[in-house]
Amino acid sequence: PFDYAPAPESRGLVDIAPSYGLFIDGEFVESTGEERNKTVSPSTEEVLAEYVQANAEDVDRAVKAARKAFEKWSALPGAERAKYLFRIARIIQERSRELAVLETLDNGKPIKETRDADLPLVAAHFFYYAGWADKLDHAGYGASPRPLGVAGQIIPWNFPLLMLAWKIAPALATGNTVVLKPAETTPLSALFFADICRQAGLPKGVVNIVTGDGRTGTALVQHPGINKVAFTGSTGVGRAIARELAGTDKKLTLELGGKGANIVFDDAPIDQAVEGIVNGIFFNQGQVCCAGSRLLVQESVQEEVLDSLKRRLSTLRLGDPLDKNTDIGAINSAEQLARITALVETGEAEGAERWSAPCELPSSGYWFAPTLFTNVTQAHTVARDEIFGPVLSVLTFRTPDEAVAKANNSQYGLSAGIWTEKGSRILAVASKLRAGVVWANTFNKFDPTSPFGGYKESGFGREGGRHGLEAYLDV
Ligand code: TXE
Repeated sequence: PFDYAPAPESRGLVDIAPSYGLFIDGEFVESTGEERNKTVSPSTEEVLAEYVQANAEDVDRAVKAARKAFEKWSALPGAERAKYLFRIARIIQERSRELAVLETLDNGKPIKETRDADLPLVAAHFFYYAGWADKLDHAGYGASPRPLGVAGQIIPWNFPLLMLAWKIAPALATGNTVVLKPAETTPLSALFFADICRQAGLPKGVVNIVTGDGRTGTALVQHPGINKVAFTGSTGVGRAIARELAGTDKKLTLELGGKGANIVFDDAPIDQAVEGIVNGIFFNQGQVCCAGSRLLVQESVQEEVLDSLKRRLSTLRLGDPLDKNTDIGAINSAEQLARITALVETGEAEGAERWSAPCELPSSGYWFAPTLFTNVTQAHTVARDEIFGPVLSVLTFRTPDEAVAKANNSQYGLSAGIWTEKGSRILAVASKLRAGVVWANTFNKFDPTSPFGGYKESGFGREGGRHGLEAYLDV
């Protein structure tokens, strides 16, 4: 029952076993403890599978397996490690329909997104970092870089498989081994990935997957046998991890929250900008750390942009995430829905004006209609706090300087967008924005060659691109 075995009642494209073990030292194994958890489909609340709440002993076993594997894995020539990464990338491509359905079931996001965004990017990251593995050997990279050892990686639920790829691909390419903990509401794609590692013949112990909640995460962070923690998640937990690691020699990268400004100037092509605004905040129901959750629109075009935006939002189709026409899927969990609801209520109580797209919400599952707030000032909670849901706060500005000042007026600094016909303005504004990524006339575009990460309380360290390698190397 702890192995990856097809369930009797197949869900069409994907066979989810009723129950999963932990993936340690190349095999699915039972926990030493009794505690188990369930993962549900956010769109129906139906139980998808049971999995282990890993305890400190399980984590210890996983770290020991990774330590043992590290010796041989790190000694392999880069070209050999590359072969495994290429193999994993190809298997992901071959199994991408199955993985897209799985991810949509477990996360609640539309199949259109898992099929066209998540899965292609997951494969692309493995291909990209496979290509780096042999370039890291002396001749290619210069001074001899060395892997850190065992990386403890903790990921969130908004892009379960993609966050796994961001973490595992560069770690393996650089010769590290990993123990990864997926989020408690979305453990399945990581467990399927474990099966892919076996299929690819990856040496035992190079990748270990321990499922569970924050307690498992804490055990991993505290384990003396890891050399690095890579975390993506909430700012609060990120801070707690940083405190925990202070005074140890463990390296740390943090990718935390955001409150991205999407800046629309009056010369921008309005239709294109509206599509970008929609993509910026309603992609993945707004559960995106780099979401364009603050719209900064130039006063002179405010009315036109808002009218057009509301018309567009009224046409979005919310519903069954497995339906390929669905634009807006389910919110990932009851907890997240409660957080979004509470922040929206605060917005209303503080006097911002709420507008929600007219759509019928299904009776079971976790849903929130696309929503925007106008009459928002910078003092409003909805202008400052990360909502992590399909909620856009609209602010206005008169001059480019005012736009920059407002965009930068945030504890976060992860992303921003600029919409204008003027190339010179893009350059001038982008250079003043304190954000790890600035998009021009587009939003939420990702590429494995580009480093991603935050300024200020959005965290530190970069993932992706050549910079992403540095987080896993000592030189
Ligand atoms: O995050 P948590 P939650 C933001 C977003 C969201 C809020 C809360 O605003 O509304 O955070 O989400 C593991 N030691 N983001 O509660 O708890 C946890 O099991 C070690 C932004 O889901 O940070 C999961 O695997 N690990 C964000 C991971 O941390 C711990 C993505 C993230 O969960 C732990 C997610 C602990 N003490 C939420 N406690 C982004 N940057 O994209 C929990 N975890």
